[in-house]
Amino acid sequence: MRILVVNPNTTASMTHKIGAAARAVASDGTEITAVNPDFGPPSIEGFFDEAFSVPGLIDAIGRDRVADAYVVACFDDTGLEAARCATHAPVVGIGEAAFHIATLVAGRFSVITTLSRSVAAIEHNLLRYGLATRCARVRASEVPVLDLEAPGSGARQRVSDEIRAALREDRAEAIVLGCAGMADLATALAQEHGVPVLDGVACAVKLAESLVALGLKTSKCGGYAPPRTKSFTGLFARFSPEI
Ligand code: 5HY
Repeated sequence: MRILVVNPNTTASMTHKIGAAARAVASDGTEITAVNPDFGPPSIEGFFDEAFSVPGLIDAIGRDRVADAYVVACFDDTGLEAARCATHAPVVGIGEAAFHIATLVAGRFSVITTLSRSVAAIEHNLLRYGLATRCARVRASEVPVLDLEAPGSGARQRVSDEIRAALREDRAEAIVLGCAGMADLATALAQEHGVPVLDGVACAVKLAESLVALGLKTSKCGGYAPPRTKSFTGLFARFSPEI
């Protein structure tokens, strides 16, 4: 099977890191293709950036219609529902995947994300997924997304410090890393803190593989039905849904 992993921001170094994390857990026979759009925000930090990253995500899926499954590699699960309308194949968001898997290994978990402005979107998703009662707290490490790409930024230490606070104050039993750019930190932080530390990219790849192995597709008889044919105007004319 082949899984297309889409980083909805435009930062190629982060896409490279995400691809490596996906390949590290992919089963034999699973081919991972990691891409990012060439237009949109370089990092997604909050609702405004999210809105402008969705067309790039949809464009990336439209350019690769033969993947067996898709992974949306932004922790806010940016454009996840729109993506599910754009394909019959399963689409898994790294946030949703990590939340579900965390509930299988811990009674309660905390999320450590980047900036405070990203917290609300993640809390909204937890409510939407019906998992808010299992999440003790969504914490911000106040590390900008692109600092995760900068060696020497101290990002890892600030994430680790926030994990320590979550274990002490939230009585968290597991930690979910709240940014795709943290994918390379999970193993070392789990060893350092002695609790499960989940990377959403890895979780999403394993769930996507399971959905394909079960022969499951995205349901088209309701909210994820294909968009109706219509002509979009202006900037988005090329996104007009065709038959
Ligand atoms: C992410 N932003 O996973 C989110 C994390 C965040 O560009 N990739 C991003 O801070 O919302």
